[in-house]
Amino acid sequence: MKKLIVCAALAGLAGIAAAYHCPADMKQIDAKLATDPKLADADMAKVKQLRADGETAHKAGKHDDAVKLLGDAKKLLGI
Ligand SMILES: [Cu+2]
Repeated sequence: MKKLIVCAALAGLAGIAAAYHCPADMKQIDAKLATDPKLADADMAKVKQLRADGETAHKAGKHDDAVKLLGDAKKLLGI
């Protein structure tokens, strides 16, 4: 029983951590974009799309999706 409560608490914490993860990721992406990174047009368009989709998912409370989308954008940017 105790284990179950600990698991639930950890899951809750992970959810909260993810909720703060997205804005941090978006900040990193925006900071990198502000440096005018050398990317192919197609990749740049992809990054901007992923960044926008990530923010939408974050606002919808889908932080897992947002972290994944923003993570893909960061990968393209080489962060
Ligand atoms: Cu989020």
